[in-house]
Amino acid sequence: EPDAPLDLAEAEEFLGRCYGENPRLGPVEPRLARVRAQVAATGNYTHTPQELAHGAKLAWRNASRCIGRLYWRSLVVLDRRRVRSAAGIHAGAVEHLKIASGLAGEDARPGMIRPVISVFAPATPGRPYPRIWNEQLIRYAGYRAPDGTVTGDPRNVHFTAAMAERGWTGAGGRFDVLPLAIETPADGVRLFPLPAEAVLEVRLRHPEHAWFAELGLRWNAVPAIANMRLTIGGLHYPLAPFSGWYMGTEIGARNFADSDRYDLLPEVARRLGLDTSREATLWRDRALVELNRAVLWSFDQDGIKITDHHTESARFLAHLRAEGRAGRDVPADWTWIVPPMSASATGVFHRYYAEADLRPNFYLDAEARQ
Ligand code: HEM
Ligand code: NRG
Repeated sequence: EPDAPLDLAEAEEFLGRCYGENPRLGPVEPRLARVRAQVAATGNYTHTPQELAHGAKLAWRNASRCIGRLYWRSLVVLDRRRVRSAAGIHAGAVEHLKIASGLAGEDARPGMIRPVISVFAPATPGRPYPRIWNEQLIRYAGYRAPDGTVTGDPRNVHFTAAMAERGWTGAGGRFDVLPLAIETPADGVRLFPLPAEAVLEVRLRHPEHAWFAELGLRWNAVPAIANMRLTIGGLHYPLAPFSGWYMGTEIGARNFADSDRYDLLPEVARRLGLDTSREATLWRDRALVELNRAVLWSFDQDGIKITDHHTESARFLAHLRAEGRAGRDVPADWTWIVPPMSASATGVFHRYYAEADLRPNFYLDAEARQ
């Protein structure tokens, strides 16, 4: 797709929507005339900063797997289109994390997490473009021992091994932050460690069980997806990392609970003294609840923004109503919107959604070679 020639109809549709939704940008007709002329002459066009900002917000609004879309207007869009070197991309990623975590920027407060996207240069058809190999800016290494056991996050075993082959040596712990692997046409792939001060983390403990802290669990505060392509008005931005805040279940019901991730339910159940001899005691469910309480409580104690699945579900339903009043459908994917625990106790479970692939949007390209 990034190699296809520009789709002028998609550009026109986007511009019509962008200027239609933002009267302060003035009439769209003169802009359409300039874009048509630019495309006729060069085969391409460039977004104004305002078009880029609104386009990124529309991509979020159209992300049918995202339950957090009520806040789509508040997205902070960092225009990094002129940054092309690996070192510049690394610096941009570090700045992104600091601004998103509330560690930098205007009236910042650590833990006051803001939704942010950093948009780097668009792809030019037929030319190689920079990208980040990491799935997210912050991920924990996973090390597989000869006996098959994994220390760290099993999801990242393959990526960790690829980094080791390129000369990175991890400490061998359960929560080692992986380096950024940045590929540019000029320099090939280069690895950059993330400075510790850009990685806000929370140590997990439980409001009632003191032993929980002894598990030594921690997680990063900012989920920043780095491998999705942003498509706006026929232009492709292959490097446009974005981040919001976590919904607790992402950490407590998936990252820590999935049997192919940290797989902590058996250990938590044992420490809780539950009867794990039969499934029917629902020890897994009880362990899930306490694990998720620990996640939400620890973030909250540290003043780091996070939401629970009940609150986020209600906000998403409010978003559906607000968009309905604005005369817009909200495309949504039930299988992703419904939280991974206590599904039927949330409002989003009890209805169906329109499914549509609206643009602008985010797309996952084939994995970069690792
Ligand atoms: C997916 C919540 C911000 C775009 C998700 C998921 C959740 C979520 C729970 C499902 C993730 C999973 O199951 O692995 C939130 C919350 C936000 C937020 C609470 C707080 C502000 C954002 C922002 C963007 C965004 C800022 C983009 C600008 C997406 C996309 C997906 C997604 C594209 C699908 C990812 C994929 O296909 O793997 N979000 N989100 N979200 N979100 Fe959000
Ligand atoms: N489940 C993943 C993160 C996916 C995106 N979630 C968000 N996005 N909250 C994980 O790391 O657990 N966001 O932009 O806030």
